[in-house]
Amino acid sequence: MASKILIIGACGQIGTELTLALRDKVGKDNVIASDIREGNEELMSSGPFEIADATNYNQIGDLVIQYEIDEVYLMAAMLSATAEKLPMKAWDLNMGSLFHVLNLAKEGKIRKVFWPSSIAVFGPTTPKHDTPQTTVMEPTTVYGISKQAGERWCEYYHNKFGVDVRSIRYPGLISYKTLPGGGTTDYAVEIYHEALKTGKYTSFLKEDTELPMMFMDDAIRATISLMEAPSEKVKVRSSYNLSALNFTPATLANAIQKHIPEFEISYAPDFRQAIADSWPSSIDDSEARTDWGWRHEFDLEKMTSEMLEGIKEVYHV
Ligand code: AKB
Repeated sequence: MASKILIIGACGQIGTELTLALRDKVGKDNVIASDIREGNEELMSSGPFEIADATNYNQIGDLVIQYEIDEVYLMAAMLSATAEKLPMKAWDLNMGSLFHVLNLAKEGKIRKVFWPSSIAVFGPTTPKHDTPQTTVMEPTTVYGISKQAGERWCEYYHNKFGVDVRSIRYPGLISYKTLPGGGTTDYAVEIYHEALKTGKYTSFLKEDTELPMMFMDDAIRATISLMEAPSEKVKVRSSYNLSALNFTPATLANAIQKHIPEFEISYAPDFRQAIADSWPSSIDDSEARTDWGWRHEFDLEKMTSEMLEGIKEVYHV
């Protein structure tokens, strides 16, 4: 019998595509989407949906019982740029929701948990290039602090209570189905939309700010493949480094100009520059590659073609 899956935060950038991919894989009635608000038409028409607040233990617990849930993907989070503006709210959401789900697993009510971490767990004292899996971690953002604490709690619940929790340190994620919100890497999505809509874009990061990034299809494949890996292969129970591409705003603009030669980019760095400067520019993900066979498929060219085609369909241009 297929596992029953609950996705919390199903209407966000990752949640939307994860829900659709899992419904394709295990059947629409086996994947319950939930969020504090309704999502886009494609998501809402694709299977069961429940309004639920990730910070409310009873609401999440009731859904777990009602639908006899085996696995939870906890995708609700406040991202780096918004979290700097609302530090306590970010801490409550990012940590509170994680404790609810870890405790439900500890109580034996769910069998497996996926929780997203981020490259934001690293900080200015971390080696910037090919950042290793295990290294100095002194995050200087509210979001990074919450993700690093969350990683420690995941590992603790695994070691102490045997909770089967799995996690990935996502880089910046690029997608066209749902917009990201409140992140520092969001420029790399906005740029494609603006290139098609107006032919120009002002980047809030400097031209030479290199960050690790990934196309959403790769991120979804990685997430499902980590969750499907036999438990003994999942050796890291804090969170896995995961890597695909690294680029700067200038490199990305060049890739877009190959399709839209008249596209123009300018730069007006804001408070997000300091956040980006504290993060790695490339990640060593050899443990994910060895432990559960991770391979990325999308390079910058392939991703750029897919993004431009995908957005054209959305805008009907
Ligand atoms: C953000 O920019 O906050 C996120 C992330 C890297 O976790 N995209």
